[in-house]
Amino acid sequence: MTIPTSLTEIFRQKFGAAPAFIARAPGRVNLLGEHVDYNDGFVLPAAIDRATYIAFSPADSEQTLALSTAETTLWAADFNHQAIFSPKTLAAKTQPDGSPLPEWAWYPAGMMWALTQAGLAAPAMKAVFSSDVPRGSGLSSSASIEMVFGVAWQKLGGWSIPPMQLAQLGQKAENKYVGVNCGIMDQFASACGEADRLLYLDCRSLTWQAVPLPKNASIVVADTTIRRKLTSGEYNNRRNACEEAVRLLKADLPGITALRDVSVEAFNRFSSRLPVEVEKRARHVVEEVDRSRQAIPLLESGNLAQFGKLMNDCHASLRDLYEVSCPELDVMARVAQLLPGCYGARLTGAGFGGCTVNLVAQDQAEDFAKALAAGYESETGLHPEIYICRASAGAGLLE
Ligand code: NG1
Repeated sequence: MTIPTSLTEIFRQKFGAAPAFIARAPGRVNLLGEHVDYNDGFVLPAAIDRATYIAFSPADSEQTLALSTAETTLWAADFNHQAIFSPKTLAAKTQPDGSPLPEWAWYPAGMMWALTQAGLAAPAMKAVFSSDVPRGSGLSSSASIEMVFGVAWQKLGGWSIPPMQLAQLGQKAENKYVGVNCGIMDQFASACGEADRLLYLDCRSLTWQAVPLPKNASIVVADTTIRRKLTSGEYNNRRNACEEAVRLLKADLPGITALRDVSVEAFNRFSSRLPVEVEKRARHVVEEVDRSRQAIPLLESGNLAQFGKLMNDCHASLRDLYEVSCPELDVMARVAQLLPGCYGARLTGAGFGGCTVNLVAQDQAEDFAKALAAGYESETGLHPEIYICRASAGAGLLE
């Protein structure tokens, strides 16, 4: 049964009628430009064919009379768990009975909070949602939840804003409500995705272009099955190190406002000013921005060998300099890089567990996936999930 069909059934059981609407928002994979979105760099994600779905209707009319107390009732089908919140209980992250809001509900509640702050109506709703984006796997399950609720409230609130603006509000929810100081990449990819296209985003100007995925290449996602936990502290530490590097480099490079402004050559000249750990973190970012600047010409000229080499270099840098890999991700990338047809393989997303992204010759992708699963399993004893992934459209209502 598809997720929308099963959500419709669950909605009927819980709320006694069919949902008025169903919306979908995809997860994403990122090919190049990792941990650079919060350094004003360039990223190259694609929305994927895994998504979060929500079946929803406006809350019952008697409830909606008092706006600040009108209750949104959510059922998380993946957890068999309910949460209730209203504008009045948002700030305290509690439910109307005073109990704490479960953490999974922080993402929708954060979205309501960010929309309300922006003066956009987020009327009370009843909803059931579910996702086939694996959680904590670097495929942006959190952004897909934020974007699917953004689309739902856009429908119920009767307003309309450009997808990029919805993405920015999702980022605000994650930064200020959930407490992860993430960049714009995930929400952007989920909101603005296009079928069979990669998205090249300048995270400073927020201008972007859709780039066709080369015809002879497939994106293969390989899930180590290792889930990252409690990593928001590590993530925020990396971001702080980047900000510290900018502050210290300003002594020699007064014009810079982010690591994106520092060339590899200038960095090499002045990096001795930085404490060892800060230097490693900043070097990853400066070199990764340099790699991601090369992406479009390489894709346009079909130079997948060189593009893949940049992906491999990115993995080594995330492992050795940014230190966000883990042994299982290293095995998955190393095994892949040696297989026939593989242009490049690296961890995708924040790291600390989750998935690798592989760029593979299309006619070898099936064999690649099988050999990678076997190689990973024989080294780790873990049974990975590996799938050939299609770039998909961004968040929206389903007909
Ligand atoms: P994932 O792996 O989806 O958590 C995180 C950040 C992104 C970006 C990447 C690293 C969140 C929600 N998103 O992605 O903004 O910085 O890491 O490139 O934390």
